[in-house]
Amino acid sequence: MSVLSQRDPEIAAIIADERVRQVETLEMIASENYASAAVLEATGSVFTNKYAEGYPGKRYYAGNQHSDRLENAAIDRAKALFGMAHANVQPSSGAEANMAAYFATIQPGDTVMGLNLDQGGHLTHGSPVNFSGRLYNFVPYTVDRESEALDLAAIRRQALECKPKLIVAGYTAYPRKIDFAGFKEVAKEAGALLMVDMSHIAGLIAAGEHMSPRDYADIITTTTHKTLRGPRGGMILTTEEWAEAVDKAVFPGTQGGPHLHTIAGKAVAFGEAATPEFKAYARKIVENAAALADALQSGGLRLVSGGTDNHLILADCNSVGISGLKAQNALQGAGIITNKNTIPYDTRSPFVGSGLRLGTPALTSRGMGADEMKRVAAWILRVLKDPDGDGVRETVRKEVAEFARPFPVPGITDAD
Ligand code: DSN
Repeated sequence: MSVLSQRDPEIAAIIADERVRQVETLEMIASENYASAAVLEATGSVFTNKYAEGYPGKRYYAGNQHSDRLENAAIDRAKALFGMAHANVQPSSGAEANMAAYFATIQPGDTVMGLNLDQGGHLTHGSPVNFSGRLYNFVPYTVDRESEALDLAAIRRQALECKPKLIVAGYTAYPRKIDFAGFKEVAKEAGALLMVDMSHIAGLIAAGEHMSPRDYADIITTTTHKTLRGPRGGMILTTEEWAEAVDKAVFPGTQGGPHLHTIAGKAVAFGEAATPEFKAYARKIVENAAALADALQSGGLRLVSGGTDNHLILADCNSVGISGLKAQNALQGAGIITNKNTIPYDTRSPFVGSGLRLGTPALTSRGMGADEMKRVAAWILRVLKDPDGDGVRETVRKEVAEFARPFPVPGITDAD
């Protein structure tokens, strides 16, 4: 019996239930993943007890000799993994990384371009209900209405017109490759800095499965828990030029004490992401997404932009006559966990949405491949085409649980 279950059976039971849920369902939220047992162990370590305001060698509290070693290891690994001159591993989340990135590079009221939230952007890329949209003059760009892909020529025209100080590239629901080199050209011509938020595709970039923003971005932000498979948290990578401003913007600008236990998990994850096994894993994520996309399309589901180049798919649920919300809820009842999303030029509200976002990082972490993706697609199609069908969800849920259980969940079952 664990210490927790003896001392606090209520919370222990909730955690146990969550373990079962994670094992028995198919986790297809594109931004979620399973951290390895080593990452979980580091994140749950005694570093949770320590305060360390400041940076290695310059802390505001005593007793940080091991914190310094830890943070330096995380910084060195991050710099090596992504080939950038400077890394700040302290942001507690992607939103905080983005806030610090803005604080370091622009002033309130400055013009910034970012992709519209309802076309695949992020809250912190200028949504009016977020600090970003309230503090800065965000001018949203869009995807092309026909291709549903980014149109750099249109973005260039817009940038030359509105003259932003900063252009943000990198998205939460965009299934295609991003041309960071092209964005850099646009930014240069418009006299803007280029910020890349690579949260969704950081693991793919680390593994060479997507163009790296390394040679093009002035500042790169990311979360560490998506395709990168680390603990929940954020990070900023920069050229030397922005190093000092970014460090100041993180601490004391926007955060207090860094979460050293999470930094421990980040360091472990960066180490894992530098291995040949991770490279193979990232390739498999992309192959699985392509296999899933093919099977869903063959079954009559329309995919935004006609497919995927990365780890995620955005399905247009109008093609099966239901909303994204209805699709998400029906699939949840069948043990398939996804999230509703708007699609470009959606006519439904963001809370209902016409889209369904699906990702393969977590299933790939369980060792599933293209054959499994075909089975998963068949279940998804069955549920979406008959979301209220008598017993459909219950039947699929049982089949899914039986199918999923033998695929080990890193950090929960024996596999890693
Ligand atoms: N919530 C994340 C996602 O799902 O993409 C973005 O912050």
